[in-house]
Amino acid sequence: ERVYNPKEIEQKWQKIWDDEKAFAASDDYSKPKYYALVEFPYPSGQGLHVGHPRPYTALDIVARKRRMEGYNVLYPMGWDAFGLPTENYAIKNHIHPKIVTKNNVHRFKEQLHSLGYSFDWDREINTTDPEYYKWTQWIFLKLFKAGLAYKAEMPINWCTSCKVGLANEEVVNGHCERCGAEVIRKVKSQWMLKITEYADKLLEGLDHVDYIERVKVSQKNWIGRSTGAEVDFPIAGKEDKLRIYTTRPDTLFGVTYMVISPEHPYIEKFASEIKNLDEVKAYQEQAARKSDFERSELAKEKTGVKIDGLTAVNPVNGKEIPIWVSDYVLMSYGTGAIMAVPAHDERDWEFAKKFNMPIIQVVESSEGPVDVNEAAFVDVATGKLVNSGFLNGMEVAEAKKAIIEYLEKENIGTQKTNYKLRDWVFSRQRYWGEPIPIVHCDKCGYVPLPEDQLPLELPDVESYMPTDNGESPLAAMRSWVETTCPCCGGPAERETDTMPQWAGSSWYFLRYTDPHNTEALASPEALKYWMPVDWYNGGMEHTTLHLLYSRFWHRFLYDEKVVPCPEPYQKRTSHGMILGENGEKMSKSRGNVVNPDDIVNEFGADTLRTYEMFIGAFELSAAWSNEGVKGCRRFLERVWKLQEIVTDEAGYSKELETRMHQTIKKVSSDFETLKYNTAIAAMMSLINDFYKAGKVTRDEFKTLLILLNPVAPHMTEELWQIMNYGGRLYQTSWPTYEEAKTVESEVEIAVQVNGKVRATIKIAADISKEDAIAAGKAAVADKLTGQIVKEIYVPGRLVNIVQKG
Ligand code: ANZ
Ligand code: ZN
Repeated sequence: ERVYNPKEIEQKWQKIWDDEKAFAASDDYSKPKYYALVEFPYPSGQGLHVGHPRPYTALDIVARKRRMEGYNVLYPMGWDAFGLPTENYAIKNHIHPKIVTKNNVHRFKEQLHSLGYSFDWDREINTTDPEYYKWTQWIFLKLFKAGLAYKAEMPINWCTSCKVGLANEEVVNGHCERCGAEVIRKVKSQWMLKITEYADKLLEGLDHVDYIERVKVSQKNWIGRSTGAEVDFPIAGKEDKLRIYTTRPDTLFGVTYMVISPEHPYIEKFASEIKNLDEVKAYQEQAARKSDFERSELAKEKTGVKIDGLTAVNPVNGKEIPIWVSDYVLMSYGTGAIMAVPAHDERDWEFAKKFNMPIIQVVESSEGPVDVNEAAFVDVATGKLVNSGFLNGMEVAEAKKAIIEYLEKENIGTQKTNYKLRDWVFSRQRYWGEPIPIVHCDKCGYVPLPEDQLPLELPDVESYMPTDNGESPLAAMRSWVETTCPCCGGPAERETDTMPQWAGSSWYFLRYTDPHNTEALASPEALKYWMPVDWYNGGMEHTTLHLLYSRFWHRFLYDEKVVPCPEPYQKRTSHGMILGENGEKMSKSRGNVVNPDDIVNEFGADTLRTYEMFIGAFELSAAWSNEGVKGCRRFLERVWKLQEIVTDEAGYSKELETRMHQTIKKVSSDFETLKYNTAIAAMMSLINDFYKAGKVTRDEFKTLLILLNPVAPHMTEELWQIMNYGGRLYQTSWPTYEEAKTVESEVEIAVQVNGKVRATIKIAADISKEDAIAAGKAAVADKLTGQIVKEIYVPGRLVNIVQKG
């Protein structure tokens, strides 16, 4: 008998699958299709880590199962290869980022190949390939022409170490997501994408897709839609009004002061009236040094300066109230000014306590008295209005409606919807990204390149170092920058900023449907057939960035009639992280990094795949365990050795028929519901039964091989060949089961006397209560010596006879 030798088996089948183009998606559009997608990796210098195979194996299982179910499956792979780490490596080692990318891709591809994934490698894409980014640029031009790309002077997040502008999403707790350095604000002219115009569509679209709940919730929170009102507060003694945004216009009678943001234009405008201007200016400077994140923290000690010489008038009751400057009000949200209602808003309450401002309760709790001097009362679900003139006695929702009606009638305010979502800062002052295909002409302004000039290729430069004044290295290439205006033919300059890494991944799923098309990003036929993606799995960390950006681009392309469906992904799931053996995040500094190559070398790809699916609930993080790896290798060896006890018997054996149908049912359903670990456990338990029986029929073994194939494709394909089942396993059909045969005909139950187990008996599963109790009593007849007072039967579990004396 041959011993299980994964190295030999795995290389053999990987070659056969390549030669036979086993997993190529077909262009025969008459077949039912299935598009399974995983997030393409960033080919970093570190190579694949053990986190990658978890999602890749999971959807490989789905893809392989779908093929056996008769679908034309597209399961593609590519490289998201623009971006900072490659550029930083290139700078440090004086190698062109193109070369760095090529080497990294080569390594990654070899590693993925060694894991036996059923990717259609003929459709491999690379975001840094000019034939690819031609279409990224093409989409940008469409956005520009639709008025959704614009240039603006923006205070941007500036990483002091990377010397690059960052999107809000790339700033974590005031620090750079990539390098950890402090992020400050800096004003720069930036390309922006108007994702805010799509806020409602992006929210609404969530109603029509099947995303796991936590992904939907975080998309909604990120968009952060809130409805309220804008209200004009007259400035005492002036014509001017201070406009504020509030979600609680019903609390207008409870306003005791106003707050404007340190960047509010009124400070400049009324500078000559402000008696303590020096103090206010000093406060402005202090605020400029803080990030929006720091400023909005709830727990933060409140600071502020009362403006001396300027007051506001509450438009609903004529009361004159002070105006303060405080950094907890952000210029980037609403109108940059608020009405403060300390009785019902926590931040206002803390501020009022610190600076001794009055607190007026205007909502009463329905659950008894509350003391707003002790804490803000923020519960809006219950309670009625008090101290509020014509609103008194109304519930909050009712009062909101009434006050908005009043404000609109009196011309002092309007209903207003706001979003947390900000426009997308789309410029990077770096080299290794897609050039933005725009030229600037003094006469014509920003002019898009004609489409026939795409792709606008990245030129070679001498240095990839960003300049200290924050310009891209491209700015130094005068011969490239200086060009002619496509509009008037006069002298013009190219845009030197490049696109952010999010650009290429915002539409890559479209390119896979038709990756070699030179006329369009993909043909309408390919898009109509393949889109939307049926199942997209990716990391939770991409929920608010990549997922939202790509939905935005796709929705825009739908409005432009480029793609046939409004949402790109029908289903979205997310996996948990794989942690080190110590339960901590894997990192070089902790010395707990596991290299997948080592596992493949020592145990085989099938073992790594099985282990990563068996490691725990797919959606939760899980700690690596070498013992666990060994356990999975032993399981595969036991499957391998089953060859020795295969009998010639046809069909399933009588003893195991129910187990076979049950296992097919369980594995089939678990593979659909992210329960890969319990599917594998079911197969482990089935082979225990084979060993217990001392034999396995040809058909039982065959079914097991098919069920296990998506998890451990190499070994099962080899056994398939050894057993002469005919053809290839990957071309066979997924096994079916009969529901009726999954039901046990006999069950084992416990027989108790006064709650103590005295015997176990086998009875028909569908036995009547009377018969079950009779059978139970017969089995413990010698113990029944007292007077029987109760007889209990729990179907499938037990009979309990309760006796006295
Ligand atoms: C009065 C009020 C009373 C408020 C009350 C809340 C509770 P969301 O839900 O996040 O949209 N606000 C408005 N603009 C702001 C800004 N630029 N910076 C900081 N805070 C701002 O929050 C809207 C609420 O946050 C607004 O409603 C306003 O406070 C505050 F019992 O107005 B509210
Ligand atoms: Zn011009």
